[in-house]
Amino acid sequence: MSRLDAALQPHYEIVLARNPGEAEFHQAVLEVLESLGPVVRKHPEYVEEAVIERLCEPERQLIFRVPWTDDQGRVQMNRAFRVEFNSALGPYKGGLRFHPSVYLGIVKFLGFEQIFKNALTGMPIGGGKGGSDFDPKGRSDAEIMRFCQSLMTELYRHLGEYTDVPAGDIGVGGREIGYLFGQYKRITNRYESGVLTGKGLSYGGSQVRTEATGYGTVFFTEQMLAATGSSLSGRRVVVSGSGNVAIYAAQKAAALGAHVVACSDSSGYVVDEDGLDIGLLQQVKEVDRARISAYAEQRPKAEFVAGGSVWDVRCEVALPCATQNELDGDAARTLVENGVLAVAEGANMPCTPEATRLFQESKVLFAPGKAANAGGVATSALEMQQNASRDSWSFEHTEERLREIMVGVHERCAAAADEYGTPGNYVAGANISSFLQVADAMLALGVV
Ligand code: NDP
Ligand code: 2IT
Repeated sequence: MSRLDAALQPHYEIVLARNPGEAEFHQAVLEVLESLGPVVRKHPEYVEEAVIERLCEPERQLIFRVPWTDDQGRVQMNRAFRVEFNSALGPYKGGLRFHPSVYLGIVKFLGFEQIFKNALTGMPIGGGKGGSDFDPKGRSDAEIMRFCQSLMTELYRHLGEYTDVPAGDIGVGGREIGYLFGQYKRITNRYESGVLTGKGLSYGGSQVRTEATGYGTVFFTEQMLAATGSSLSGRRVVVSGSGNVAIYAAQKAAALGAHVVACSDSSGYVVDEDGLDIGLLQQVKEVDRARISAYAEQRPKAEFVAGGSVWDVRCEVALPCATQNELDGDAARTLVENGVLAVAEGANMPCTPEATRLFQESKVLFAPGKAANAGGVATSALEMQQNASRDSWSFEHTEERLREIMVGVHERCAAAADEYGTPGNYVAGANISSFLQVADAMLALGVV
């Protein structure tokens, strides 16, 4: 059953009609619009001046062919996207995803979320997202490099530190950003550090960017628990995924005294009742680029469960850090029955609408991705700041900036939820607070 205000229903129907077959994009739009009823009742100008309609239509959508040659000399071809969604607050900013499931609907959902997430950080960045249906699994370094170079040979003309600034996402980490930056630099003959973030520390990257999304998710969780007089200390935590976000969420949760017992990948999950060995996880995933089953093989007491759901593992704090719609109604029911207290989305839209509703009805603290995982892009904005001033900050200073930003994100969400009559509802708070900021900027900039 939809909670959509009657004034917003026609706008949602326009989105459905204009973007057929893009289920993830529809889902992301509906989630935001469902929060905006009280806002448009108070401020009808947002409907009258077509702010909602304009927000749901990307400023620009790029789709292009990426030909490349594999190690056997065969020509391969993929499709790539960049959706430049909204630049009211700053240059388009958002990651690139390499995964075989990528199509326009996924890039648009991610780009749409990014507009609001970026606004919540309080930094001057607009929203965009890109990616390709390229599958990096099993590809050699040389193949990854050729693919990245070919993708950038088209994408470079659309980028710039004042225009559009990509970073990583699923399947795109430091290695890929290095190859992309190298090709951009070669084609443009410019050392334009601020055109990409997530760079290596040897060539203009920022301390803490690698850790930022996972750390930020845990900082947000800490704030949410503190608001109810609780903390992470001694809590049993489960993360899903075992990539960039999952590893550093697990690391920070453990550092704050939590007991992190499980993580996953698309083939199954690992339970380690001794607490995950983060160093070993980093070795397996970041150095060996292996599967988590290899982690279990090296920890005698850890168990690998092939094909199972990590949400069957009992926990008090759940951090979904893998991918969209990975935690459904059944998983949410299991978590609630097992006594979960807090759920924070490290990934983008990992909980289905049914799961989110169940958590809210069960009074589980629930942090939506656009708030909980905003630390990654916020630290990207700190990287841009350092690049613009040709400076580089210490790990400690940068982590403290990240922590302050996440405290600010939490405050903005909580204040908007209070003001619009839904105290404790971080979904409504995140959507309303960020919408107001973007919508006011759009009104101020005129009909553009
Ligand atoms: P990685 O590529 O580093 O890791 C992704 C992890 O999720 C892997 O363990 C992967 O398993 C798992 N996964 C991906 N797709 C699926 C799928 N279809 N089914 C099951 N498991 C899957 O990506 P990140 O850690 O960077 O990203 C994780 C999530 O966090 C994404 O939703 C991303 O959009 C979001 N995010 C990332 C930010 C960043 O800074 N990197 C910032 C904010 C949000 P397998 O290896 O088996 O595919
Ligand atoms: O979803 C996200 O916020 C990211 N993948 C990070 C984007 C960025 O520009 O750092």
